[in-house]
Amino acid sequence: MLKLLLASQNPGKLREMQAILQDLPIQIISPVELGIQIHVEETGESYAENAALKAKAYAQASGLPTLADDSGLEVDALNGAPGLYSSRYAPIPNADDGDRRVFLLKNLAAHPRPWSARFCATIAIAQPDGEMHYAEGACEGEIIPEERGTGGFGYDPIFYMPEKGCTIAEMDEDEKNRISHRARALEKAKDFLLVLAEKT
Ligand code: ITT
Repeated sequence: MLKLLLASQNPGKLREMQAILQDLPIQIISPVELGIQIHVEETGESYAENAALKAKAYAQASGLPTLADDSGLEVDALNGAPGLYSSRYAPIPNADDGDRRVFLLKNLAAHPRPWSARFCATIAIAQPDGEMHYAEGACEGEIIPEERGTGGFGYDPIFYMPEKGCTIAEMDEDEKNRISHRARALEKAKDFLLVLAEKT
């Protein structure tokens, strides 16, 4: 059975990735289970570069094939910000997800609505021999000025999907895991993972 490490320290992401991959004949492992705690500096200039940095660092630390996700929220009125910097977006120390949502809404306040936006994710899978595989996914919607719902994480309470009539934080986890940027990227990576599992 293929053991696959998920290289993330974000509990929301880990939960989602574990759920999305649960039907594969693969043993999904989190860094905590291996006692691995490493900090990877996200110095890349794209989601793919950052995902690769994370996947390679954890693959090296564990000796296991490793899957990492780098993702972000791109808001058109802010020329694609916060984008790559989504997890670091708020000019205060120890900011949390709520602080980042408040900062985003403050920056958007002067712009006319609707505030179109998309979540983007790139998955990188690193094998211990250094071989890499990538997959991307995106999810379109708009930012709304008040928080709705308590599910998900990050910017989900202010990310509204008109065709669903709700924010991502108002969806149940199964629904988010069918339509999210992360789900779409992982869906594209599934065939590759199945081949990898067969080889093991
Ligand atoms: P790891 O690097 O340890 O995986 P991270 O949270 O630092 O965790 P990223 O660098 O990829 O991960 O930052 C992604 C940020 O984008 C995340 O912290 C959220 O602020 C935002 N984001 C990504 N996916 C999201 C989602 O599904 N819902 C809401 N916000 C999301």
